[in-house]
Amino acid sequence: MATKTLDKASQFLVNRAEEMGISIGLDRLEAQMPQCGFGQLGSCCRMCYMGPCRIDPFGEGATTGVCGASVDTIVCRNLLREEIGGASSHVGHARHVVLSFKKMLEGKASGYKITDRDKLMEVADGLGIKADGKSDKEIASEVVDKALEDLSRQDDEPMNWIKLRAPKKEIDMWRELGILVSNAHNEIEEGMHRTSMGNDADPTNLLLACLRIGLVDGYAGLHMATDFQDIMFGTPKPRMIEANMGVLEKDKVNIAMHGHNPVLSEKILEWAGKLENEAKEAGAKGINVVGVCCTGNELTMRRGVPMAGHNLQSELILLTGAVDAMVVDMQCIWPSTTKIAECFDTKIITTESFVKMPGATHIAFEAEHADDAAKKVVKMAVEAFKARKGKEVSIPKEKSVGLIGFSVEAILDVLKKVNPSDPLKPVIDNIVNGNIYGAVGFAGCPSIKLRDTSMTEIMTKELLKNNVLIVTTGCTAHICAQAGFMDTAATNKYCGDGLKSVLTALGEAAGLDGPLPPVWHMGSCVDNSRIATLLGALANKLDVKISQLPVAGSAPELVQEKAISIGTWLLALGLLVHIAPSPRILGSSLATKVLTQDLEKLTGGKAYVELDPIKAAAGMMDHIAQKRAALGI
Ligand code: BF8
Ligand code: SF4
Repeated sequence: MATKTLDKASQFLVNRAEEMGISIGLDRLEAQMPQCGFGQLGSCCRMCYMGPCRIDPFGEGATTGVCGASVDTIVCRNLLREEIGGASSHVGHARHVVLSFKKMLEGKASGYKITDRDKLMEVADGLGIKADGKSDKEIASEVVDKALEDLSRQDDEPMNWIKLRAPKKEIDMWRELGILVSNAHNEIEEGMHRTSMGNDADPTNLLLACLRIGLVDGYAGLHMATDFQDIMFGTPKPRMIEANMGVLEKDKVNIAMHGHNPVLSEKILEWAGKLENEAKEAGAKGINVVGVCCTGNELTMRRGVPMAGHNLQSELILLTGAVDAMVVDMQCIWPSTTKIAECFDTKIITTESFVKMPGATHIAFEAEHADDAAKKVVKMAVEAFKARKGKEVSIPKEKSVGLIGFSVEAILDVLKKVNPSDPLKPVIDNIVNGNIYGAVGFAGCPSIKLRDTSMTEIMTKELLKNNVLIVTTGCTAHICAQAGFMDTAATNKYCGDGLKSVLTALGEAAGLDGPLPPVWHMGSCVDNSRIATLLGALANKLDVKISQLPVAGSAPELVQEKAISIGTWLLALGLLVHIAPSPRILGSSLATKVLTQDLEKLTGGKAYVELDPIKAAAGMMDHIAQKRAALGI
């Protein structure tokens, strides 16, 4: 049984799993040990049936695959395929949102609307769409066409979303490097083609292709998804929320929304409100929608829905016995959930045709019939509650509070209260005087291999102490919220004096009683776009490249291919990207050297692998110090 010790709420449910004899991820991890060393180094190849081939990095055994592929070729091909997996997820997500929006404009999906007209106009203007006399719907429809062009054009014109969202200096740099991409689908196809047996064997060329896919991920995935989601559902604003599994309520119908796409979760939330009376008739005190993983982030950022748990808690939360339905759409959904749900009255409901699981109930969710499907899902949860009513549940008591909702627009609103005509000036002044020594973006997942080391929490505390402001997204945001870092009280508890004074002044300007929190929740994983927008605005203002800013990124607990594609995008943008554990590149000394050293000369970015949280924070501080020195501050 599981031997790692986790946070209190998780541990409580790990213990319950043990009592009940239910297998969870930690047990399955133990059963996998020792994991394959070749796999971890990235040095095994399964691209054809003469293999699988594997290369021992210590020089024992074969030095090439049957076809003659070197270990560098094998590692770089594998890395590119991982990245394509990640970018496909983000582009697929963005495409789904764009197509739902298009159906709405065509009158085929009446349940949706344009919620943030200002954002629509900002995006349209940035895309060069003239408003003159056109209706909002006409403008929106041209915006959709521009988005679909990024998935279909066959010339070499750079993507519309790159031109819309990337800073000019970075675009020029990518043009020079020959990595400006045009069509996301073409790039994904070419990347798969390139890595199939008998094509690209040049490791450097393969790594350049990695940068291309990074741009696909950043612009046709992350930025595009964020923009359309904000237009459809609203741009997040600051609000107080609760986090951790203690947000479940025994006497309510608990619906856990898990996955990524607000096109589904927003509808379920709406219908949970409309069907509250049915829940009451069933003997419940109401309906409690809570969020898991990135859907949790989407719902909390726009609607203040409680953040119930991160990815590693997605199966633990079911062990409470209090979840009546877990509704999922796409990505990061563990097949184990149905097995655990079977032990309770919990329904696992899948909604996408390409995401089905044995043991789950499938309710197809399409924008055209969104209301019907959402109604059905909520009614199913109410029925499940009836079966559960009166039975014992084990809800951990832990829950924390946080101030969240830091979209770029929300941040600028606060800054405008300090300096209405030049909102970024106060930030820049405080960076220059050292009150804000630098900033670090934490993104990504909770790793089952590292969670018990409190990697994210220790790094955060270390950086805050040194006046480094933290912004975060994805499941890392759940970890930070649960640790109390989004509580305004955390500022006095954890920050150095400089950062404390800035956050206090901003909090006062925002009309709060106290400071802003020291860790800013900027959204889901696709909302890493928001972090890039903020960096781009700061770099533009200073007339420097993003790579010159005293900032860094970190995926402190690497799990998903999506983190690889986001990380590569950040490398292309010129950031230091800390990662733990190491991506599967160590089998190739060439790939390791290029990504951790040589790339810096090309884009300014470099990967930095460090598993010790204190050392990792120190390494990032060093990097920030160098950037400050180079700027002469
Ligand atoms: O896209 S942080 S476990 S939920 S991959 Fe998944 Fe990782 Fe969570 Fe969101 Ni992001
Ligand atoms: Fe082996 Fe080459 Fe086939 Fe890969 S492509 S499995 S290295 S023979």
